[in-house]
Amino acid sequence: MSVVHRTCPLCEAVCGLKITVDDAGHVTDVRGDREDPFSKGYICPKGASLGRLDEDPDRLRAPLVRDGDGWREVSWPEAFAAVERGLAAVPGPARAIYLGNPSAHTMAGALYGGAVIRSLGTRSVFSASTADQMPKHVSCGLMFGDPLAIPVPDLDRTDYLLMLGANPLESNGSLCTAPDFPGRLKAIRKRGGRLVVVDPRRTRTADLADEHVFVRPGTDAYLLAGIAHTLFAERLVTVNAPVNGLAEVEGAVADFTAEVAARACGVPADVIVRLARELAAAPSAAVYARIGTCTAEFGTITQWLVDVLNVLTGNLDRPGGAMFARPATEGAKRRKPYQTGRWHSRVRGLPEANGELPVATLADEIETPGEGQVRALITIAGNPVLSAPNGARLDRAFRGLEFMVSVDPYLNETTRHADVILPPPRMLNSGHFDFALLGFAVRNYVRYSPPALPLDGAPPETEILARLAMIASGQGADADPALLDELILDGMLRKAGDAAELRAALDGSSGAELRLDAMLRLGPYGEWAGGELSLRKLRENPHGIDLGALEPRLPGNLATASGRVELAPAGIVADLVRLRARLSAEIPEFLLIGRRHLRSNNSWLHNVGPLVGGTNRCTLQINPADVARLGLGQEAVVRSAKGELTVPLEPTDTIMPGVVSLPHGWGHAGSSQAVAAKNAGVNANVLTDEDVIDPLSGNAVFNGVPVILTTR
Ligand SMILES: Nc1nc2c(c(=O)[nH]1)N[C@H]1C(S)=C(S)[C@@H](COP(=O)(O)OP(=O)(O)OC[C@H]3O[C@@H](n4cnc5c(=O)[nH]c(N)nc54)[C@H](O)[C@@H]3O)O[C@H]1N2
Ligand SMILES: Nc1nc2c(c(=O)[nH]1)N[C@H]1C(S)=C(S)[C@@H](COP(=O)(O)OP(=O)(O)OC[C@H]3O[C@@H](n4cnc5c(=O)[nH]c(N)nc54)[C@H](O)[C@@H]3O)O[C@H]1N2
Ligand code: SF4
Ligand SMILES: [Mo]
Repeated sequence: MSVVHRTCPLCEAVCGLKITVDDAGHVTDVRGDREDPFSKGYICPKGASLGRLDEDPDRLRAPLVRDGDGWREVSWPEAFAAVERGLAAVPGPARAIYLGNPSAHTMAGALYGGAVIRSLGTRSVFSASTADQMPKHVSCGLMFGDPLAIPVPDLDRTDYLLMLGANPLESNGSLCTAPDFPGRLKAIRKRGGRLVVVDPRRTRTADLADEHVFVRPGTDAYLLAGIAHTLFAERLVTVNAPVNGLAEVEGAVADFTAEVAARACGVPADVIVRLARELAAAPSAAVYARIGTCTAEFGTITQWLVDVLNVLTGNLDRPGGAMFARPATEGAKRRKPYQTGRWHSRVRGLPEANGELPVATLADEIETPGEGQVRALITIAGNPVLSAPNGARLDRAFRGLEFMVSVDPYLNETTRHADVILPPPRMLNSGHFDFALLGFAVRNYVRYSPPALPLDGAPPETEILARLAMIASGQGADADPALLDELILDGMLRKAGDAAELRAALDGSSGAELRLDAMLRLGPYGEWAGGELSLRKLRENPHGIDLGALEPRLPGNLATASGRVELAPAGIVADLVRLRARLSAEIPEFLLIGRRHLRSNNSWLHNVGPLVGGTNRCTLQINPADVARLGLGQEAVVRSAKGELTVPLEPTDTIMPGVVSLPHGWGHAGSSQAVAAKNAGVNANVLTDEDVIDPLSGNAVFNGVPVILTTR
């Protein structure tokens, strides 16, 4: 028996876990790590099931190569050779890549994802980001000059939190890394603060709040514009941050009076006015909005208005307001001003954002002939057949590819189209460091989890991706992945001093660890920057290190050309024309939205028996008044512009009339996951529409999808 302490890799809350492993490598117990200074012993049902998931008998143990209609297990060298042959036949511009959500959690994704992208020689780069948070990157890129400079609500000190389109009691939080999010929310009320939740459903988070406000799906931008308008009209604006464009913002929201906003979003005008006054009067306050407001047609406008309100109420960058974390591996600021649309997608002419094209146009790029047509695809940690808008079309499009390789532990709805599947080893065989998530933490904190179990011959995912990069760049399947690490290290260390001398000082038992050590030492708390952090220091502190409460970071954290916050980016202000035009549009009979369940995780946790069933089922939530009005029974046929599904109904008065909610990640088919196959559910993304996007970010729209319901 041994006890290992490591970070849970399953969601953004980064909880510390205490895991007991027997001599055969079986997990016998998982609990919260009480000595972790950030999570303090908190754990959720998913974390507690980590052992079951990690030891899932349906995980692939060896690479698979397509063999006629079936699959053949092959050795790793054979698998890489097959990838080399497949990619060699397709020139760079005809290759595409899709990176899924777990690649934002793994060290492999963070350290080698970029190298794979660059080595492919293509602009057909897609990821789950354009089905998620791209609007936030774009608004922060334009306002603060850096798409990763995303302010987070200072949960532990705020006096007032206005939360829209987030349900951290189920999701454990997103773009706001906060283990025990529920406890932190309860603490706001305990210290006399106020929590207001805006959501078309009365969620568990809303139940915990002082106030829940129903909003019509897809219309948060009106609500926030109405609040901004009221702040100006009632002279409640106090700006502490260095900003440009205050007068332009005042002009831009001049016509969004509380009454105009109320008609569009369904929140009464007097509530809009009161929320503005409360935000302005609170000693400190933060506005925080997440997936319900990002995956919507006015996603970027909404994310912009969130931070506009934080600025207008004097709460940006001050304790208790919306603040910027300072992660331990933060590098130097980018110097070029942020812009989107540096190139456009081939078929629909959609603008690039953060170097990516919208996943909503991936099927177009595969199906449409011509120069640059996508003929080969790499997917890493993604399941776009279940997660992308109109996934059913992608399911068909993938069949037309000449070559596809997937890095994934499962044979599933997406990877079944691959020619080669490369499975990463178990989580406990992998090192873990949250390069991305610690940049959005509500306290500055750092923790490294070395691999807990030795590898039994299979390569770690870091090496799988390094090899893919080297194959794609023409160096061949036998090239030594260490060469890639040394090249990257050299580039990093050269900027810092005598590269050879610095390289000799680095510590680590893999290329990934060496690179982490370099980033830590060069980072803001690093040994080479006057601080103490290094990989050794993290190894000596297996429960993690608290780096203190968030501190004001302006103007230093800005990367705009002006050195000030650009409160009124021209592109966003111009997009308000679209918001105004929609004021007079008819409201569809039903609007479809999504939801998440505590014991689920997008598409890939439905194979852990104890987590499935009960409240974790694929049902369509609907208001009982709508059931009665339409005379519906146990199930209904739901139709959208793109598809139709027959779904079991879950009548509940927690959802607004005229709104229905279906979770995504279900609709299991052709997967190696036996438990999931028995609880298959339906694919919500049969109904979502890839032709409707947020134009500034290219983000998919999952909330506010017009549908009709019938009995048959
Ligand atoms: N309708 C609707 N659709 C949505 C959403 C919604 O709210 N509504 N939400 C969207 C959001 S926010 C997101 S992030 C996307 C997610 O979209 P995706 O990332 O495409 O989908 P996931 O279901 O997260 O799939 C993750 C895949 O990674 C694999 N995997 C798990 N662990 C590892 C690992 O360590 N390494 C590798 N290589 N693979 C691993 C899993 O087996 C699975 O195949 O879905 C989006 N789709
Ligand atoms: N248990 C669990 N945890 C997860 C995941 C999971 O699948 N399961 N997925 C992870 C991922 S990839 C992400 S991105 C995060 C997301 O984390 P959250 O952003 O907290 O996501 P949800 O729990 O889906 O909550 C979104 C809420 O938005 C509401 N909503 C829908 N449409 C609108 C709208 O138009 N306006 C407003 N104001 N609200 C709306 C929905 O009713 C829902 O309550 O969760 C992560 N954590
Ligand atoms: S809240 Fe997230 S990080 Fe914490 S135990 Fe649960 S799944 Fe893991
Ligand atoms: Mo996500």
